Amino acid sequence: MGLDEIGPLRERALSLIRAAKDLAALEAVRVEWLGRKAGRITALLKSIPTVAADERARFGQAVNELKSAVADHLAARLAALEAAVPRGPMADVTMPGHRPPLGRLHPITRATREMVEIFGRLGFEVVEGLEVEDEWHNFVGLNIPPEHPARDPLDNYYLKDRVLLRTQTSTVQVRVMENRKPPVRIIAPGRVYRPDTVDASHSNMFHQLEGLWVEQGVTFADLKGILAMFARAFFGPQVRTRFQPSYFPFTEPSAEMYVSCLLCGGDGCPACKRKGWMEILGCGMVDPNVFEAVGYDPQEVTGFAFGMGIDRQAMLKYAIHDIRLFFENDVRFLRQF
Ligand code: 2U9
Repeated sequence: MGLDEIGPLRERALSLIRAAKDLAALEAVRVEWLGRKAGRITALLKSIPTVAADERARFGQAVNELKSAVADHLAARLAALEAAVPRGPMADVTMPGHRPPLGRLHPITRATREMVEIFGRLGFEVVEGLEVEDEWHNFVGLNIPPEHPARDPLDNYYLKDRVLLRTQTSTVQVRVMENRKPPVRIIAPGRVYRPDTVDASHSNMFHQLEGLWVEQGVTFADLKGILAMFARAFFGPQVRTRFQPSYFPFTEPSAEMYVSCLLCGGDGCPACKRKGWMEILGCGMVDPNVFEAVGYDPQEVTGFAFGMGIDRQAMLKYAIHDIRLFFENDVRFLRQF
């Protein structure tokens, strides 16, 4: 190739670069001219040593100038094509971000935590136990005899002989007393299971919070004081409390505690069936037979116990009319708490 051919070559290369319509076409031009293996200018550069000695310097200079010119034009065209690539509208960095949906506590969890907090201030420690229990801890240790209707196999979820889903969290208190000496001042929140027909006020799984205080000299006055304080802390300082005699196999004497109606304040309304009072829990002095079953001396210690449905308290407090709402996982309901 002679010197005089370099000028036309340059024109040809630059016109191809100008004509390249997109990045791919431009890259094809680059490969054709400057490609490391078979580029046309690359071949010229390699041929420099074969040129006659008196021509070599000028030829080399011309080829190198050609190479720089082509490289410069390629770079300029590349920048122009890239600038022209259509991009979306610029992000508006002043716009507020997307807030991720926040979870919240389930109303049962909220009610449980509030109860735990109140009893914590009153000196009660939280204990948890097993949901699968044996008959001894669910019935025998609680002074519930074999012929008691609560032991009917049809009223319990038996998993196998003498093993069942607990029907009350009292099993936890029985286990604590078996393993610790008095004093004992505990609450046991947790799930319990009964094969009830499900309706607006019954679920076959619900939640209980039970409590137990055993020590020398604990009296029914302590029971009344602690439970009245709980009711005012949980439902509000305006509530009044009333105790009415009742019967449970594991307490003697036993009572049910009522609070003045949370809706009408005691005047009587449909929510309290015009009575002015709502029953919220059962309680009593621990039966001596329960103490003997766990190895405590009923001559030495006395104690009181109580039990309440957490679901029921949450329904009263948050004015929820159907227990099934707690377990349907409908976020339209859950979002309200
Ligand atoms: C021990 C001894 C006694 C716990 C008690 C009740 C009364 C009671 C019910 C309320 C509504 C259960 O959720 S509910 O269906 N509970 O009325 N529970 S006294 O008595 C105990 C507990 C443990 C060792």
